[in-house]
Formats: sequence, structure tokens, C-alpha cells
Amino acid sequence: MNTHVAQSNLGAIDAAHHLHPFTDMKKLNAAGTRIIQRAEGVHVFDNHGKRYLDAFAGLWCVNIGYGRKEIADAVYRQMNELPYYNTFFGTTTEPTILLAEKITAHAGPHLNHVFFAGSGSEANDTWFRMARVYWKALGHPTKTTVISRKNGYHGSTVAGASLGGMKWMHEQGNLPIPGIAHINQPYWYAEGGDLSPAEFGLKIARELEEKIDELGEENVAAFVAEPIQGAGGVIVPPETYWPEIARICKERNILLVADEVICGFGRLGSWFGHQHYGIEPDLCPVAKGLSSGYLPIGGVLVSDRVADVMINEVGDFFHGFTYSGHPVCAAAALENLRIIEEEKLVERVRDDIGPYFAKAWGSLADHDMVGETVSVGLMAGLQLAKDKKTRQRYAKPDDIGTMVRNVCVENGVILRATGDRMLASPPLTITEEDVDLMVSTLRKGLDKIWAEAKD
Ligand code: PXG
Repeated sequence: MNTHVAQSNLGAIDAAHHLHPFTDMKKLNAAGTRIIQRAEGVHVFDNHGKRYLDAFAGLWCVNIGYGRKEIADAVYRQMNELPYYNTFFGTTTEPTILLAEKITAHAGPHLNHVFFAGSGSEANDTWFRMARVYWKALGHPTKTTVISRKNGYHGSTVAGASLGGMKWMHEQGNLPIPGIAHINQPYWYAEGGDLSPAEFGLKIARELEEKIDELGEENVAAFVAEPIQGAGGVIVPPETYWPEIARICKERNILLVADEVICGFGRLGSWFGHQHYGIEPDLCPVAKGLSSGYLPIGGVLVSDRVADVMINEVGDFFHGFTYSGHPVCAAAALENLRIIEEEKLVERVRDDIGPYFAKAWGSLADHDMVGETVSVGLMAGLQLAKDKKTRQRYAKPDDIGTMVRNVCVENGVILRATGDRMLASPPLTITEEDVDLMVSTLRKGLDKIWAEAKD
């Protein structure tokens, strides 16, 4: 964007007026912010013209890559025709209708309705209320508690942050709200001890059953989890985990909620994470890849089981957002899904670039500083370890991850660090050459920090 403001002033203005999310502002103001100016394909450029390979797809969301003129055109057309109308009082708009049809066409066969929201957080708040309304309508008003996982992430609204299992988020704002219980995550590397991954997966899944027993089945509404935990560090559960969770939810009659905000729309080489794991969730919050981040939009996929009760028993669901089903955002999302279909990006991740990526990312496992590498499709985690043989971790996990990340960014590759795990989630359009560049840059970063950390 051309502004009248000298580029050199922008950082100072930002420091003076902008509070960034999840940011220590004093530190940022001292260090200075990075201003991203433009983007093309898998690359972003800062305001000094430096190019970065964005191996994080913005924030796990730019699945089709940057600079898609088709989306800009679709948005422009929709803006001119109808920039806004609501979906509240018996009205809707064409792109909203078509988007609901298209999303549900790709989800599991039992997921045939969508409730639209503006973000992943709003989507989580939406199903949270819907699950309670569902059980009440069925004559079970005490089924209200939701079980979620430590270190899970479900957004920053009050319900979203409460459902999430980030302690440091709970400490700010007296969270979690009542009616939410957390169980352990299937993080074998850190918490698996002497158990095999398969044994550990079963043990952790059975914590759900224990928690239901403790709370009483008649008081539990739902269990929520990300198919693969994203912000928590790309925690890929052992193969035994999801089938056992699905069994427990079914036998104990609680709703299964798969938070697809990151895993949805091709990231795992399937349209949705629940398909990758062969499970049938009752509710799925979605966002991010739904529009590839071009405009903000989210929603909840609602199964026939829940939709039937919402439609035929509940009557009015007193819930919704001004921007639920926003026509311009819906037009952007529709075009995004059309591109994913036309370019067969889901199949590309499953059969082509995903396997290539897995091999390249996995090649880092031989590094002295790497405890484990995991990836599914184009979602990957790498555990930093002080001693890989004993799975010993660094005393200050946040510092070590940030150090590796900073070297990578300096060298032109944007990756994310969560504590002592390095995370990648590139656009689904990434080429083999760029995968190689990403991996070799990360290896260089590991070499550098490994040498420094030893000193
Ligand atoms: N669920 C999941 C699984 C997410 O990853 C949300 C819900 C909330 O979506 P919104 O659109 O309200 O942000 C998310 C968002 C990070 C990071 O640092 C991850 C997210 C958001 C911000 C930062 O990895 N995920």
C-alpha cells in the first residue's frame, strides 16, 4: 500500500498506537516490528524489500498461497453488488447459501449444516452454546460440562480461551469459566515416559472416560480437541488415540467436537482432519483455510444428529453475529474452495508434496539437537532436545525455540516456535525446491544454535 507516511515512521507510529495480540509490547517496541508489505505465492516481502519464504502460511491459514487475483476479483464483484446483508431475520445472500453447500459437500457425510461466524474463536463459542442447548432440548439440562485438553488451543474469546488448555491464558482474566474440565494431551515425547506411543495414546484417551466417571455422564455435554494440536506444538497423537476417543464419546453419549480450524481445508491431505483419522464428530469449528485468510470467516459444521434437534426441537437459537455469513467473506471463501478443488490441492498434499515434505522434514531427525520430527500432510513439528537419547529437554524451552526461529527468519524463512518445538505449515502450493530451502535453512539454524547452546 502506498501511504503518505514515510516508511521510516511507520514503526514509530505502530509503537505509539497499536497493541499487538499475544505480544509483550515493551519488548516489541524496543526491538521494532516487522512490517509486511506485499506477498506473492509462498513469499512475503517486508517494507525494506526483503523476501521471506512463509513456511507458516500467515498464521496456519493461507492454504492457496498469496496473490490470487481470482479472489480479489470475486471480492470486488461482490462488494459492488452487495457489500453486506445480514442472515438474521429470514434473509440470506447467494454466496452464503452456496458456501454452506460447498463446505458440507466436502465434510463427512453426516455433516450437512453450517452455522457461520467471523473467526475460529467465535466458532468455538458457537458450538459451546449449541451443545448445551442441544442436550437441554433433549431433556438433559444437566449435561453442560465440556471436557477439553491441556495445551489445546480454541481461540481467545472467553469461552475459546477457557476451552483451550493454555495455563498462561487462564491466568489472565480469571479463566476458565465454570463448566470446563481439562485432561492431558497425547504428547508422547514429553509425557509418555516409558510407555510405547501406542500404550500412551490409549492411556491418555482413557483419561476422558475417567473424567466422565468423575463428573458423571449426566453432567457432560461434549469433548473437544483438535485432530492434531496446532498452536500447542503440532502434537500428533499416537494412532491408538482417536479411535479410543471416538469409542468413549459414543458409548458414554457425549458429543465429539473436532476443532478443524487448522486441520481443515487440505492441511492434512484430506479435506478435514476428522476424515484423516476416520472419526465422525458431531460438531466442527472451522475458519482459517476456509478463506485462506483472505477475509475473516469461520463457522461450525453441524451433524445431522445435532441439526435435527436444533431445527425441530429448539426453535430459536439466540446466537449469531453481525457478520455471520457475510456475503463478501463468503464470496472469498467460495472462490478459495473453488481453487482448492480445481488445482486438486488436497490430493496434491496427500499424494505428492505431502510425502515429499515428510521425507525432507524427517531428514532433520538425524540432527543432534532434534528429539523427534512429525508431520501429517503439510503440518509439521520438530522437537528440540538437549539430549536426544534420553528425551531431555532444555531448561528454558521458550528461549531455545525462539533462538532457532529467529535465525531462520533472519535467513529468510518464516517458521514458528512453540516452546521447544519448531512448527511448519506452509501454503499447500509450496514447491519441492522451497521445501528443500525451508529444511536446509532450518538445519543451518539448528547447527548455529546447537553450537551456541553447547557453549
Ligand atoms: N481453534 C484452533 C484450533 C486454532 O488454531 C482458533 C480456534 C481461533 O481462531 P481465531 O480465528 O479466532 O484466531 C485457532 C487459532 C499460534 C496461533 O500462535 C494460532 C491461532 C491463532 C493465533 C495464533 O499458533 N489459532
